[in-house]
Amino acid sequence: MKVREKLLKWDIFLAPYSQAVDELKIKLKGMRKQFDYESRHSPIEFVTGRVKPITSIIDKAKTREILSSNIEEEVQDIAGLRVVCPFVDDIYEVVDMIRDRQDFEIVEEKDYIEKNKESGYRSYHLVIKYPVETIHGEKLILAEIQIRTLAMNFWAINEHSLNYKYSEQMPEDVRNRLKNAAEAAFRLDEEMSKIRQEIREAQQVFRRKQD
Ligand code: 0O2
Ligand code: 0O2
Repeated sequence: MKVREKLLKWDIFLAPYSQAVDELKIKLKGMRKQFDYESRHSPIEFVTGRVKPITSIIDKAKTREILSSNIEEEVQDIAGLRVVCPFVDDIYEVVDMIRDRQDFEIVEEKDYIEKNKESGYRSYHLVIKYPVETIHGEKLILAEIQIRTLAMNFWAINEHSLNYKYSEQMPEDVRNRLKNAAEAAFRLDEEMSKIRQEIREAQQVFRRKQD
């Protein structure tokens, strides 16, 4: 098959994922806006979303020995959303709100906060089954929602860049530094939670002044 034909096939395959990311970004950002309208503290700081690049999908399928016919079921993060929260408690509030929603179904939950990954990675992951309306009817696709604090996000994006730089062969000293940094991020989340009420009150005063 020619390269152009292959890319066209990928475009068709990825179209519902792209639509799902756009829709879910609006829905999750909408949750934040509703808190703003009601002048309540929002457990959501910001929301981002992306469709996994084709090369990353192919690489993941290769390393996990996933047949191309099984990619839809087995690569669960082709559509990826990220909800970043100020405090750890906010993460569980967002998870509860997502559980209550009627517009999609949660099929898997992974709590890497209760038990972090070996790398030091912390986040709450939800895999959902999301209905996308296409010109051929409804298509159910899987999407992954990662929910994490600002501190967890700071650590994860830096660790991700370093993993990319060292192509998964990270030197021992860098790996150890990252573990220490993960520990520091954990402590930062703990300290911030302790002064959370003070921070919220300061934000409310700031908001009133802005109004
Ligand atoms: P607002 O009003 O600034 O919150 P797109 O919507 O396609 O243009 P996308 O895919 O949502 O962009 O992702 P992008 O561009 O990575 O960022 C999404 C939103 O998250 C943007 O806001 C960024 O400003 C915000 N963002 C990203 N990193 C940070 C961060 O470290 N801190 C804070 N507070 N916000 C961040 P919006 O969607 O433009 O709207
Ligand atoms: P991307 O798009 O480059 O971020 P499992 O089969 O359960 O072991 P699976 O199916 O890969 O794992 O899902 P998992 O581990 O729950 O979540 C995968 C995604 O979580 C990754 O996507 C990362 O975004 C994030 N993640 C998981 N572990 C780490 C980690 O140690 N460091 C960082 N920075 N992120 C992590 P991908 O595939 O890497 O894609």
